[in-house]
Amino acid sequence: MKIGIVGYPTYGGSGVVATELGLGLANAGHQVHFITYRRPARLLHFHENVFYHEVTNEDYPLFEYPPYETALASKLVEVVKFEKLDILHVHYAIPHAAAAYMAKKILLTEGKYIPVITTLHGTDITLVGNNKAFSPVVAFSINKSDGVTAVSENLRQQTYDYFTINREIEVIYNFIDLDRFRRINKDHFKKAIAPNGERILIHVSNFRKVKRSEDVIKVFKLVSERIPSKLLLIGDGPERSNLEALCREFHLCDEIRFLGKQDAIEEILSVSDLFLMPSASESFGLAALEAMACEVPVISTNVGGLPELNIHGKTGFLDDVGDVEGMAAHAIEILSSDEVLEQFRSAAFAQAKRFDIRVIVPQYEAYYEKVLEQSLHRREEA
Ligand code: GMT
Repeated sequence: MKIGIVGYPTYGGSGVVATELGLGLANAGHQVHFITYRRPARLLHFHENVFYHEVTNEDYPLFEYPPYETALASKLVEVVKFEKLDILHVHYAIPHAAAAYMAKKILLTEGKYIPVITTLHGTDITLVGNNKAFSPVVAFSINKSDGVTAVSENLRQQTYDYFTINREIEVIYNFIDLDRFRRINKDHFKKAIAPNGERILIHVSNFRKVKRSEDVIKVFKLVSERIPSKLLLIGDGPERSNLEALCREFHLCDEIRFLGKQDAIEEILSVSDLFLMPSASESFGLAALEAMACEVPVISTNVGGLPELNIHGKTGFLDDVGDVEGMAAHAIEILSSDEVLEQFRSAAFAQAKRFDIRVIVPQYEAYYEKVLEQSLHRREEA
């Protein structure tokens, strides 16, 4: 099959899923065409089945906001036509689903029907998508897609709750490549970070408000009063300077290290003992799955799709948003004993295996087949 994949090329979860899915499909023998404004962050190596088409936006003094959707739709028309794509799969509804709909309509005038699948990732529905500045277009482009998937049951339900949706949404969970994300021996890292055998807590995010990264530092403060520990903060984003200020206020700068954006995240997860995800909203929590694959238990909130991933009392614990004391108490429960920590580690790893790329990519392939089959009828109607 020849598949066009559209997504954000950044380190964000939807971009990671789009890229890893494309690579998984390429490994399965499909021809994959990434169409976006920059080479995706995780597209690091040459692959014979992978192609990349850059969307270039023209600047003009009149444009205060360069019209990316128009440039993307035009690029989609070109790539679908000349590469003879069978299907377009767009990740994150805004603005990709609307641009794909526009491209589909243009191609129809030339007699080509291109089925479009939209994958909903989270904030495209929950925080941004349901804002009235975007919602009519989001609802319309979901209803007009040939197939729609959501990354958790909760996100699927929220989509029905927020919008008037007249179609089926399939749940296909986020996934993980267990060949890459696994616990590897990095004892020299561990010694450098925690020279006296301290426990290592970790948080990975884009430090946006929705991640409530300040709760990570508050939880860490309570934990470190009881258990000698270190905290690693991976990623970057708008809240970073507030977080640095909080570290100084708590006199914890020697215990907390900001490592910025990292590519080999599995190496850092491999030396960690506990992952913290205190988000206010999280449709799935891919970063937590990456931790679990590296045998790191998770303390998370109980929002969104997190209860579908993190099992309370087994792979970690789930607490209410903002319940810093509860999260700290649960963290201490896991970290106080090597034996308990080991139990949580192995349960986290067992749960991660349910989301193995080898399990999930075939679900996407089957869904593509189903949508292609159904679109044969739509083609006739169109
Ligand atoms: O908000 C983010 O962390 C980035 C965002 C994205 O779309 O890039 O992540 C969302 O999609 C991920 C992949 O499907 C999910 O694992 C994250 O839970 C989701 N984030 C939120 O819902 C806040």
